Amino acid sequence: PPPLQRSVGIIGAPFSKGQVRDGVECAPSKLRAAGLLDRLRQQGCAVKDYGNLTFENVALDEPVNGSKSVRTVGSANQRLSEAVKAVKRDGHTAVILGGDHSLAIGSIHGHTAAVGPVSVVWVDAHADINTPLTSNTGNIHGQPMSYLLYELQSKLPPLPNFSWMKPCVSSRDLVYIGLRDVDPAECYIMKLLAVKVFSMTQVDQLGMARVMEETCDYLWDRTKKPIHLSYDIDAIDPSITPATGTPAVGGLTYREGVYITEYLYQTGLLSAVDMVEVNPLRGRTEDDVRSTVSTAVDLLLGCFGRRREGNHLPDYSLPEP
Ligand code: B3U
Ligand code: MN
Repeated sequence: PPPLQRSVGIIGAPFSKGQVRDGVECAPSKLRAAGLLDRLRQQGCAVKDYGNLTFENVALDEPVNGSKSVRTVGSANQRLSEAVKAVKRDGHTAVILGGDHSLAIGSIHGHTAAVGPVSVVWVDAHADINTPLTSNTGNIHGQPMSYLLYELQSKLPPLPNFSWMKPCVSSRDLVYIGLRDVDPAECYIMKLLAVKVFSMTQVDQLGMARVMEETCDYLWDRTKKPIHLSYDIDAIDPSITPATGTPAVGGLTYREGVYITEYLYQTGLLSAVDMVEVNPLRGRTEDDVRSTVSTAVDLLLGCFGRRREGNHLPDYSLPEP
């Protein structure tokens, strides 16, 4: 088996302007406060915390083609791209704590800038593949995949503060898992590009074990590339992770969600992970927030070797009487 990556570089990306609800910028500190770093270290990882990025609020950021905060989102993602590139050049698996899902633009861009082509596993209730011209909401967190794909470049209008970014993902290297709230234009785009999709219907049909086998078979058809896992917490059923901006009923169970991370860890190819859309202001109760944050932490621990049958450090030995 390949050597398993155990060195983690964490970037906080407290960014919320890809959507309109306050609170998602609080998630990086909540995930740290829930013990993420200590628990990664306890399971044998070397962890370097690069801290939280700061982002400029661009003044007079009027909508462009209906899309909101384009300049602010563009400049934030340029910073994030540079930060992710640096973490990869330092040799870590990058963990990006969002923040809303628009940050996948900078995250995946920076990842590919450092390591070359990647496979993207996008776990989400939504496809986030609207172009600025198909979006009904104008929220850029519903658009990042369209910015990243080579195949959609001719469909994108020029956007202020996005000239730094070049498309860097082939539609052949993208797999969706967990979809259940997809706009008509997004559905059309995914068919047009023949994107591999395991919607909740396929999860029901096949079970998550088969979904993960088929995901990797598909991605490895040509060569094994580093994997970028972009995990939106709203992929999980809102009965478990209610503290998120756009919850959608009928989601992944906790067990299905964790299985994805365990399976991808075992490939030895996980190279960057986004954890996005945790919004500590959206739960109705303290328990809602606790459950959402602790599930997000468990998903990240699963990405770095936590096993449900238990773990021990390699140098553990039994105490002698
Ligand atoms: N497809 C809708 C809704 C949405 C996308 N991503 C989230 N919600 N989290 C949109 O705004 O593009
Ligand atoms: Mn998303």
